[in-house]
Parts: sequence; C-alpha cells; structure tokens
Amino acid sequence: CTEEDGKIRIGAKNFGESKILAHMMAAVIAEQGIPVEGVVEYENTPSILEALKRGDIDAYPEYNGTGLVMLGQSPLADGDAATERVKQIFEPLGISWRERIGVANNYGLAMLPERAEDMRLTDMSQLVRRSSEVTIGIEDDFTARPLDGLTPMTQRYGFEFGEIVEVPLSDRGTLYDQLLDGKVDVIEVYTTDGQIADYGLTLLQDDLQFFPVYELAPIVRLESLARHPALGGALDALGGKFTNEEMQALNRRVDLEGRSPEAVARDALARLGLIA
Ligand code: PBE
Repeated sequence: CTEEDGKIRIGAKNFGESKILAHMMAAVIAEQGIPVEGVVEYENTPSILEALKRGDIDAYPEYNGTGLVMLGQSPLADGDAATERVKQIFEPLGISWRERIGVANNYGLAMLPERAEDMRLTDMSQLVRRSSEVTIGIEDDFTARPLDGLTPMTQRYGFEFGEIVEVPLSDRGTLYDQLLDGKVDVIEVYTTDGQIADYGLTLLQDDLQFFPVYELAPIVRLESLARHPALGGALDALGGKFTNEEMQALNRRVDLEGRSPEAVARDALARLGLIA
C-alpha cells in the first residue's frame, strides 16, 4: 500500500485462476475492515514478483514451485518440502508465504484423444520420436522460464518440435481453440484448467517426472503485515478451503462461461461463509 492512503493492493497474473484468487484475497481482507484498493493485473510472473518486491502491490497469489524457480532454486515434487523452502528463502526478501489454499496447479501437455491414439501416444517420452512432425502451442510465461519452462522441458525429453506457436499469457485460452481447430497438435496446459475435462482432452504422462508441484498460496509483504495486524489471519482463512476439482469448477466459470473473476470469487467465499 502507498504511504499516503494505506490501502492494500493485490496483484494477479493475467489468467483466470490467478484473478479469482486475487479477488478472494481482496474480499477476505476487506471483510476484516482493512481498506483494499483492488486488484492490479500483471502480464507475467517476473513482472508481478518485481512489483511485490518494490511494494507496488502488497500481496498476490503464487505457487510454491514457481517461487522456488523464480529465486533460482530447483523445483521440487513434494509440496510440503517446497513450502518449507519457499518460506525460508522469501523471508529475507521481506515476503511472507501464507497457508496453502489446497490447490496444486501443475503444468501438463494435452492433446485431442483421437490424435493421441492415432499417434500412439500416452507418455511424454513417446512424443520424442514424432516431435519433428508436431506443432506445440504454449504461452509466453512458459517460454520465459529457465528452470521449469519450454527450454528445460525440451532438453530433458529431447524434443525437437517441428513448430512452436506462442501466445501471450493473457490469451492462453486460445491455445484450446487452436487445438480443437487442429492448428496445433499438443498444447501446454495448467492442470486446473476447466477446459481439459470439458473437451475430454488427453493429458500425456510426464513419465520422466519433469514437472514439479505448484501449490497455490497468498504471499504478502512483511511491511504490510506489520501495518495491518489482521492481514495475515485474513489471508490464512483461505487455507485448505479449496480442492483441485473445486478450483477447476471455478476456473470453468471464468474461462468458459465468461463470468467475472470477482463475482466468481465472492460467490465461492459467501458459500463458505467467509464473507457476508
Ligand atoms: N503454474 C501453472 C503457473 C500457472 C499455473 C503454476 C506453473 C504459474 O503461474 O506459476
């Protein structure tokens, strides 16, 4: 929050789930009588983390695996270990990692089931021998990640993709349209996307266990916690409140039904009795 008005600013990355969580954070904070200015959107992970470090925003929802790689650490498969580690390494930056909300949103590669069957693919490693014929669709936040993104995934599996189609993070929903239209063969997805079940897509097995775990939690500046004693408790009230399936259903309402992230967030919290 700025010195002048003391209002809390929440950040969101430019995709549905992050916006829903940001609005949930704003709502539980406001419920404690703490003034909230609203939700500011950022185009990717590096820009939102920088904004938090600088104090342009007070808090935003982040994933433990992402926190690790953003600080140059190897990502981990175990969520408890990842959480312990991010808590330690973010504290010296003046950032507190709060209770996990119960959701793991991991990366995956998805295909149309008939195309996967035609190509006899169930595992990511089987894609290697066909990768030169394959067009993959990805979003640019994935391209930019040196430890858990396109480049290390390609190296680990030995892929040589025929073509790579990249869209901005804010347009990542269009990857599904391109897949359905047959313009791309495989796309990088988030496992809590509502579209996977809706379109009956096949997720390729990450048989070399390249993708780590990404569990969602609010993160907040220590300075902001000191200024507002009820802030930490308000955010921790979201701890353990949602499952992957519930998150997928909420994402679906935003990404497929076009409802506003704020309305979806408030509705979910009201049903849980977390806001009036
Ligand atoms: N993820 C998958 C992305 C979004 C969902 C958790 C790795 C991230 O923003 O970090």
